[in-house]
Amino acid sequence: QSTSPTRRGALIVVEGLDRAGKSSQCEMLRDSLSRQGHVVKYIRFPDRTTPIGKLIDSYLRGSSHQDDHSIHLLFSANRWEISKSIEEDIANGTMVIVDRYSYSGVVYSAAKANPTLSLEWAWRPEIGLPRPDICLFLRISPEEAAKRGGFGAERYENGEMQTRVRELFQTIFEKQQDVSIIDAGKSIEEVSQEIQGAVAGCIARLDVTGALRKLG
Ligand code: ADP
Ligand code: 2DT
Ligand code: MG
Repeated sequence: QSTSPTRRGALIVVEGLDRAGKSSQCEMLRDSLSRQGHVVKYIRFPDRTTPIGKLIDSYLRGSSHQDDHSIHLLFSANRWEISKSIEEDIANGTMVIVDRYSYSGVVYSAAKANPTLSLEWAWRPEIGLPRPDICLFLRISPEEAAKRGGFGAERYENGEMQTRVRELFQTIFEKQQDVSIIDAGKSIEEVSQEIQGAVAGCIARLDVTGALRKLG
């Protein structure tokens, strides 16, 4: 009697600015992959439920202050503390959808223009984390984002910061492999169709008996 090896799942990351539609699209992707019979998990970073996540939450809400480097490392630690469970889920065949990941991590920190916090510095603690099989970057203009409501009350939700974040996303995704740039200014349904197409392509190309790779 032959036992077929477990087909691993895919690590699917959704990135983009505030109000690009990440969370809406993650939910739609989760539902569409579930309908296709996949076991799916949808997670988001920061994961505000862990002890580290609670520190991050308090910082983002403006209830506490942190040194720029220190908060950067906490965001990274918040990924490391969940990385093992991501690896296990993927190995067991689960499709893991992630709302923000290391790319948000580096661009939001580097956007602060702190002279000792470069993109290169910011990337170092990400090295060795699970590497996404696909990263969907939802690109949106400031004008389109503005149509989706005003800024929220959290730290980083202001025009100056968002402009620098937009530029830095552009900089890092020019060099990054396995990125699908999606025009997030279209209707929710159109964006969803595009994402589903890109993800289907990724799953079809996936070496399902190979291991998840690591960020380098
Ligand atoms: P994010 O998670 O990237 O901040 P959300 O998914 O929370 O974005 O969406 C922000 C707002 O914009 C929500 O009110 C949502 O309903 C709306 N929205 C999302 N995608 C679109 C779209 N393609 N067109 C118009 N409005 C959208
Ligand atoms: P939302 O919960 O609305 O997505 O906002 N951020 C996120 C960082 O600065 N570093 C990170 O590593 C991550 C994952 C982006 C979360 C805010 O936190 C920022 C917006
Ligand atoms: Mg969101």
